[in-house]
Amino acid sequence: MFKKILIANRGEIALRIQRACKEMGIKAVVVYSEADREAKYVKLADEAVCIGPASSTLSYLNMPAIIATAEVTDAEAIHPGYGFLSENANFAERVEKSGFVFIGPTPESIRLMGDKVSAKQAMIKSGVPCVPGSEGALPEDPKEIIRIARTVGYPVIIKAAGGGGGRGMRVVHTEAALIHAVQTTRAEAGAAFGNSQVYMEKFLERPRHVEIQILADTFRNAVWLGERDCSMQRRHQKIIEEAPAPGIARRVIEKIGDRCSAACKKIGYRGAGTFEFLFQDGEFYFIEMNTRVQVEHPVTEMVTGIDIVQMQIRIAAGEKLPFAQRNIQMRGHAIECRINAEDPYKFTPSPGRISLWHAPGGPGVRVDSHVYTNYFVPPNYDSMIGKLICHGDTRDQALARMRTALSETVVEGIQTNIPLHRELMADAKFIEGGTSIHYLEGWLGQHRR
Ligand code: MV4
Repeated sequence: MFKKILIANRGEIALRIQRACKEMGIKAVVVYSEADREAKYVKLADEAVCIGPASSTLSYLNMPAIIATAEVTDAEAIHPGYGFLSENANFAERVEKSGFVFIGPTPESIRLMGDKVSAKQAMIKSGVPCVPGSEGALPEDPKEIIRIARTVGYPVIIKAAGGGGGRGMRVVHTEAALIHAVQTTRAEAGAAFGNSQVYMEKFLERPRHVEIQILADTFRNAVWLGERDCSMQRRHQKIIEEAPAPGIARRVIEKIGDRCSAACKKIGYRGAGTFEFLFQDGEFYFIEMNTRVQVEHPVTEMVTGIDIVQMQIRIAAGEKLPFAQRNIQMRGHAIECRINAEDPYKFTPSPGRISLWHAPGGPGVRVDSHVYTNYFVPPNYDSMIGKLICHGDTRDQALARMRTALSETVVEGIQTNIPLHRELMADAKFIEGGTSIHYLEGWLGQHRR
């Protein structure tokens, strides 16, 4: 096992990774920007090195500074967390070329999944069901594009191969609008991602977003750790996630989960990963794969009892998965509310000093946050300041615990989205379960203030 790991991230996930390191007896080095100098998790680390000013480009995205820090501190491995450099294949490559272990998949896997066209082709070959659409990238010839759209059937969606997470997509309802939409998406994709390849899919009108968590070791063992329903989102920012996904038959989930672990073995995937699906009318359709640990990993940890971050580290150190699929048992239900420093209804960021922070507790309550009373939320980064995760034997119990936890939570000095969470935990349709990806935006329209 490693003796020392460098954490190339900030905020709650830097603290989460640090906790995994300490539990495993591994020393943790954190890199931090000038804006994070005072953060307590920086002081808690075994070593901390300032790598640049507040701007992410000059600090958390600064590859030479991060690798140089690993060199001077004698760290053996680098954990990238989520966001920042976590899905940057060139970074993973530079880390390994410099003699360190990248705690994540190979650069080749990151690259394969980063290109959504090659990702989809790999999934089709591995037997993972995908949204019907173009086989690969769209050709140049407009006549061909029109023919493909007729076969797929309108509405269709044009997506950039280099996009993902909601960037570079356009819905097309009629043949009259098709070619212009393809050209515009191509031009935007070329400018934004340096790759003007686009592909076409049938546009699903009211899907849910359900994803499968997997773990794979370097000995071609792979398991899936159940699903998460992440449909409660606004502008591609998830705010609530839960496991299991309400109202989906276990045999349907098991079939898709087994396809995901089989695909991991087939492509030689290693580490933690997430297969994102749209779920509509009882069917799963693969859209993208994320090659990092995700914000919402705790809901899976709560229902499986498996420490996903520890597993990432063990896999990177060359250990075999300590369990097989039959040993994995899902117990109860978990819900996560992301706490953001923002106006709860206008969603404008609300950075600043937290004059009072009181975290909830009690049975089945987990708080993943790096903040505390007198912490200053810097304006330079994502507005998420923590996550509240509640577990129960049933979904109703998890919900009841979340309502109690939200009622105990106090954040003063800045605005947060806690009032929105309190309302959603009392919403009849959310309580019923199974709302689509469009539910929150519709709800906000109805509850405008
Ligand atoms: C779709 C779709 C409907 N049909 N693909 C958006 C993020 C990216 N991961 C894929 N996305 C979508 N792809 C087809 N064929 C609708 C979305 C989508 C969405 C997906 C997941 C979560 C939230 C979303 C919000 C709007 C659109």
